[in-house]
Amino acid sequence: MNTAITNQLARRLVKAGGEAISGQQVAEEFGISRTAVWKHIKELQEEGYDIRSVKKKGYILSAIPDSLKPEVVQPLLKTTAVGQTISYHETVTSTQIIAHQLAQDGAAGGTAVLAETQTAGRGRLARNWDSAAGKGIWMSIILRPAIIPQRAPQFTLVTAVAVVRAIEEVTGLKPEIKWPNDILLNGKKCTGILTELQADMDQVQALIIGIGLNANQTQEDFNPAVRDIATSLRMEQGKPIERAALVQSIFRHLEKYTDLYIENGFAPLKVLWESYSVTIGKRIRATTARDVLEGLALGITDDGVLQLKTDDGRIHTVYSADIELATR
Ligand code: BT5
Repeated sequence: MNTAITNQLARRLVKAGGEAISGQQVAEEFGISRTAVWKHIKELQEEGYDIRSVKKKGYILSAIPDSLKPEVVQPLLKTTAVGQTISYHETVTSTQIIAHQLAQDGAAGGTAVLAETQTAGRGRLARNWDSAAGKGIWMSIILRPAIIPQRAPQFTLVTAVAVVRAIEEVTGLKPEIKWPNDILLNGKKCTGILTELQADMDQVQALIIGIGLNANQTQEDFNPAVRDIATSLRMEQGKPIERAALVQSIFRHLEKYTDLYIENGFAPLKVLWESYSVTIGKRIRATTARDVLEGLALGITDDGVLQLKTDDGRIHTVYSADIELATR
């Protein structure tokens, strides 16, 4: 069976959005027999596509499998760059590693790497990222904005806003952002963002934006080490979500906010980011690579850096840290 044709047929059915497509027409278009079309349909049904055959009308798709394959994600994608090229894998060490390689080989801005599971998914400072098979969105997106390396951390915040907007759109849930890179639901982490870069001294070559989003896990699907601090969209809304729809929405929002950033700078995104923040205005404890600071989170600067006022009145600039809300 020619899988390229099966994939093309899947794209046609998804794009038809529930309307019938005629077997005869597809046969002519693809240059194959009607029997061959039917065999490809059977193949898709086995993969989990719910396809009915209606006399005199043709084939109707009523449900897609829960998959992040390009032929499921791309047909209804409303972007011009983000997600237009997808590198899809069942298992990888880390989507970040693959995306770094692709970026080095010249992949276009907007290229995305998606995997069903990661054996060495990573967070900041080489921490482990728990990536249950088929349950989450584990992806890395290559962006190529013309910015200086110092501006790269802003893209963690731009991405956080895009992901929050996408979660709102698809689920109706109300996520919050904990500076710099956590998205929370009811105080538990549902998404982590990891921004890495390839750069010269004065110019970013590529940003590799990693997004780890817990979609359909139940509590038992998490490693015991994170079970008490993590949550998934499914756990919060009480029903599974269609991961492909969420990926499409993230792509669309990330493209929209990246374009906004390029046109108007960080200022409008900062305002949006602040509206979702749980950190700003709170007393927090920030653990940085060097020390632990406790005080009031005043806000973020135009560079996306956190400003923290300690009790002695000094204002500290925090570039990266783990944040806890302090009780006092
Ligand atoms: C992050 O780091 O939150 C960034 C995570 C980025 C993961 C994505 S997945 C696709 C792409 N490919 C990769 O290899 N990585 C990116 P950090 O702030 O350092 O948080 C890491 C900490 O979060 C861990 O030490 C755990 O405590 C916790 N954690 C690990 N897995 C989790 C999960 N699935 N859900 C919630 N928390 C988790």
